[in-house]
Amino acid sequence: MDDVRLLVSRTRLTAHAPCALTIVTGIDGNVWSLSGEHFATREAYEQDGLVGIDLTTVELGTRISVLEGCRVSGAEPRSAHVRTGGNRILREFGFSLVAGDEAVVEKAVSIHHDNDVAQPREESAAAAAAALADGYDHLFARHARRWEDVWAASDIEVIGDLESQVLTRFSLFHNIIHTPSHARLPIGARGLSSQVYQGAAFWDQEIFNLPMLTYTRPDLARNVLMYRHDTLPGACRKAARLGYRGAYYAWASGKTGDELFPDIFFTDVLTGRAMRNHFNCWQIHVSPDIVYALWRYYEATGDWSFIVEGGAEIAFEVADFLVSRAHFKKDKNRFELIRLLGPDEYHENVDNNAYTMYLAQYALEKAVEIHDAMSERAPAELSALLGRLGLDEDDVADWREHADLMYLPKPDPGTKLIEQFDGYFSLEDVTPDVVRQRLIDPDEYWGWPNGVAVRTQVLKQADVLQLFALIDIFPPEVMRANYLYYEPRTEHGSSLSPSAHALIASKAELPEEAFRYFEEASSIDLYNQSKKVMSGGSFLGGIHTAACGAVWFVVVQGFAGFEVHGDVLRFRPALPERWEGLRFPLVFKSNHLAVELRRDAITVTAAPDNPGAVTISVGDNERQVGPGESVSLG
Ligand code: IFM
Repeated sequence: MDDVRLLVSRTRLTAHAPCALTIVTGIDGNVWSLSGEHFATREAYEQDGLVGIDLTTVELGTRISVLEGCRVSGAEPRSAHVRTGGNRILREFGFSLVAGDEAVVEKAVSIHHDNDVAQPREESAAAAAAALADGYDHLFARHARRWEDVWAASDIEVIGDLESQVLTRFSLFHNIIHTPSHARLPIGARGLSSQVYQGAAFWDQEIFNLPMLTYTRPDLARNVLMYRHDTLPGACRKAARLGYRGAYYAWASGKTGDELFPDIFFTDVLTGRAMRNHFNCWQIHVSPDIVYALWRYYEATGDWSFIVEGGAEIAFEVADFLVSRAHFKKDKNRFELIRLLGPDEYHENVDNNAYTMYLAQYALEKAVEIHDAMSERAPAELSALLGRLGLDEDDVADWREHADLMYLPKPDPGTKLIEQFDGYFSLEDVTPDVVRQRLIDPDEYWGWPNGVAVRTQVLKQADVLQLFALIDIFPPEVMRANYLYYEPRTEHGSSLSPSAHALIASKAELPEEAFRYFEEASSIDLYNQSKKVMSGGSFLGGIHTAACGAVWFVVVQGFAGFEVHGDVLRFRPALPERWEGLRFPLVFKSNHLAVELRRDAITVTAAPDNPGAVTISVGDNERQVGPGESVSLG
């Protein structure tokens, strides 16, 4: 954990009877990705007692060097040699052991590539040799100390329910390990657990993984957002290719930000024919989602340098994209967004998807807000940025106008329901169980162009609930009415779905539902019972990192009811019945806080070296917590 380029292991083998033992260890260069061979070249070698392989990737020609050092202790090996072949380099140690003998093998493997260093082989060799000299115990102690710091910053203690505790920590653990801590890189939708989705960033990272990082390890959240800044050119290329201005972020974004997602992903399992899905060209909500996350980060940290170094540019490019994507309806005096695909991927080519409309409006508003703040605080940087992007005050006026006149589907005054997209309520009103019975093959894709859900109200995930999870302007009765409407119509074909249900059920005062969906969201990978790994002929397995990240906001924003309102941290607790309490840390504008929530009170303790006081509110009570102070509110 304290050096992600180093892998270390120690294996002990104890003989219970006389035996001959051969230990084979080394590096296997046979790596495949879903698109075939991962490496174009491989060169195996021995160097100063280490074994190594130099590799070059097929697509980008990245040079990678992996070197392994090995130390054997305990019983003396009777033979030791190195062999190569079949893209591997292996060492073999032969032992003749008698009962009670112990053979111990320590390995230190180092990996470097030329994205990071000019001489990967030299760097890896030096690092593996140094690690071997340090020894396993020393390295393990360093690793463990680092983990202690990470857990101190990130843990959630669930008091009184061991199963919930395990589910929560399992999820936090995966959100931690799949977040790159050493570089500005994406959080893969399956992390490093599977090659599905190619390690690429989706909207998952901003909406599901980042909330935890923003309030626990904001430096990592900043890295992830700066990755979006680094990849702006790719997003602008995508917008231009599709005939728009500004930045249209990829549905699947890799190193360059260009769209990685293919036109053809699913197969019609009945005919074997390829199906065109439009995730890569109609799912425009990814761009405003990124602005949403960057604004939440700024709100939580006050990190103005981030706005100037990258946040403003992202927000301006996204606003420019949205303006070029919107249509003005003269008769209705409003801007609309048509031909969309919302998070509910079963309904492609829809107009005015509620989630997308609200997020687009939010992003436009924030672009204007950032512009106005910069014109006060950083006028020179603002005019340089606008000049570089080819924008001027007329464009800013356009953003303002679009934000003011963007069509926002409102709750119906009678039913309080928000229609997910134009015409949704006129679709066939059936439940997922009914629709499931219409499948001819269990692996059929439910969505576009002709799947069983397309002409029905059955959803993959509920966009209106997802909207409530982000934009907190809707009263509990509206959330409740929509929850009760959309939940029975949702199939949860996405691992992202249960978390929004848990959060909104909690806010809508439906505690049993909230807990049921908390358990579902947090156990998707641990119990391996709920998610299919095949959809429309494609393998989709691996750790669902977004579902893991989301468990943080289900617990902290749902059950503890944590919300940020300006400079006030508000809690509206709704603890599950079987929980006695919760403990978790938060960081807000560089102030470190420990929160303890019990049934009758919340105690917030501020770290002694905090830079200032923080305002906490629970119900009608509001108190300030200064550095080193502890405050309890009933
Ligand atoms: O981004 C998600 C999408 O919303 C649903 N299918 C899987 C993607 C990656 O997790």
